[in-house]
Amino acid sequence: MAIVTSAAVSIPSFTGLKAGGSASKATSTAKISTTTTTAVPKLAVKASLKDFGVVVAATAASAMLASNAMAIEVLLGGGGGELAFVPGDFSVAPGEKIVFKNNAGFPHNVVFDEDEVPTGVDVSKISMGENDLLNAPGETYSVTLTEKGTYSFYCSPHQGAGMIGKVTVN
Ligand SMILES: [Cu+2]
Repeated sequence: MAIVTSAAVSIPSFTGLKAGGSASKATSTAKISTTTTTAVPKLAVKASLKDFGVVVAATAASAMLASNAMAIEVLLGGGGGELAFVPGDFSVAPGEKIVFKNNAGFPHNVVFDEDEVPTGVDVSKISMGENDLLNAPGETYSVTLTEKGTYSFYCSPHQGAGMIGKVTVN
């Protein structure tokens, strides 16, 4: 569903580009376009739509993981009440938003392990405090990681119960 939506949204923007292009019949290009106006723009649009189709196919898998706005949602607590991050091991693109959302068994939090992040990453800038907790249903904590590599994180109240996770930025 998300794919169809984003395609439906994006295609008009290509049409928009085309319209913008032919609208740029400003003043200087006006002479040239008189002869080839009809043929050339159509070809250009055809080509860009075709390229666009390839891009959609290539990114379909990640688009399914990411929600509409290039973000991934990770549930805090499983549907059966498990003390876990769901998914517990996933990948994101650099700069993709990760939204941790309280689901069950809260309070939870998200703390990155300073020994298991890429070199140079300051965990204090991406973690919640050890004592900061998400208490309410649906409450979220969002973080964006830009440095490529593997990061481990845990929920401090439930680390001992195995509530740990891993994200790979690639
Ligand atoms: Cu927890």
